[in-house]
Amino acid sequence: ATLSVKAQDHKESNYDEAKVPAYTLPAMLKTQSGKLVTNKAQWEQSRRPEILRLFEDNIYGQVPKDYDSIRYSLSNEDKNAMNGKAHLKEVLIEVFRQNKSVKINLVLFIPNHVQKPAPAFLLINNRAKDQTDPTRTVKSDFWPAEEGIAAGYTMAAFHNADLAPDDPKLFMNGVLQLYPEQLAADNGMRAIGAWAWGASRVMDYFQNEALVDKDKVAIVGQSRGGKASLWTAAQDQRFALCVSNCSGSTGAKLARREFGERIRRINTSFPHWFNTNYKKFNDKESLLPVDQHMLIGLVAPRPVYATNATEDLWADPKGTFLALKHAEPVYSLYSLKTGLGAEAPVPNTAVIQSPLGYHNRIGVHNMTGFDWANFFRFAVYHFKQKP
Ligand code: GTR
Repeated sequence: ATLSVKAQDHKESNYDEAKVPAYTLPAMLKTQSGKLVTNKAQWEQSRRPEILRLFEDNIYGQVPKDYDSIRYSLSNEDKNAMNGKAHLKEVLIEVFRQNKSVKINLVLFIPNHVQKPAPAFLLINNRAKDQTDPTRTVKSDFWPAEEGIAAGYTMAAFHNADLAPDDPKLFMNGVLQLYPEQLAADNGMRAIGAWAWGASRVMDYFQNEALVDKDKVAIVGQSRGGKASLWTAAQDQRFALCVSNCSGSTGAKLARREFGERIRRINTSFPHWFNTNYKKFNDKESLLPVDQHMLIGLVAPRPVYATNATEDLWADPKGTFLALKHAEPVYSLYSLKTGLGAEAPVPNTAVIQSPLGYHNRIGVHNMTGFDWANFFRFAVYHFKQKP
């Protein structure tokens, strides 16, 4: 039988631990000019901005912060949604720059039974639009809004296509119309950057939403959305917690292990996700001035929860756990000790009481009720809520 491109590629990818090359990760706590970073002031003032710039220039592109105006309008509201358990708001967020605009449709369920403002989970939805159905005709495990409400969280979501359609020929038909100079630049924003930019505009809205606790907003994404959730939390420090579910290559897994999906592959299948400079590292992982443990380090001291699935070797569970481990030195600068052991926990066991959390779910590449139940536990612990 003929293998599809994807299947053929999986076949050619390395899944053999013995074939992982010897590698040296770029040092987290040493500046490019060779100075050792030994405290959080040095980290925040010199090394953190340097690493952020390296990720912008070489991978995700810049994230423009300027726009002319932003407008919020309520397009639908139901104070007794979910049989009276939740307050539904559908908010249209419109952002203007140089006579162009982009529209973000935010779905927001706020729990009625808890004190307001309520902590929130914001999902970057990279699946079909109906996965976050405001009418609840479609209920999906990918976004278990009823369970979130029962656990006391605001469940918020927007669709990535509002910012950049997930298509190499169409991705520029969104935020990038507001920033054509980004499209022209080798270190400019592309689709994943555009999705993260959208999450930040939702965060702008939360600054004015009295029912949502803007200081307790978790950003969540799965796979390509999980790459975007990490990039969101790395460069927008208003997000209090980050969940990166099965994010794999150029998400939470180390590139230098060259295990599962590699840089050449992701740049070929999805040329619109990362900037032009990233293509220089096709087959040349060892030349990158960063690796993905440093992206997690940028989120510190805020908590990060990463997941994998046992049958999703393409996303390299071991390489994901190791990226978390190698981010620990930054948390140490804040006197935070993580609860990660030397080895990944056994499948279906979660590390929760730790600034760096992790589980490897038994199953395939997906985001499920099991994953979410652990995100809620992780947030209860870090937001110090009464369960
Ligand atoms: C895969 C891709 C991964 C991941 C995934 C997804 O095909 O190779 O990097 O992003 O798609 O988003 O589900």
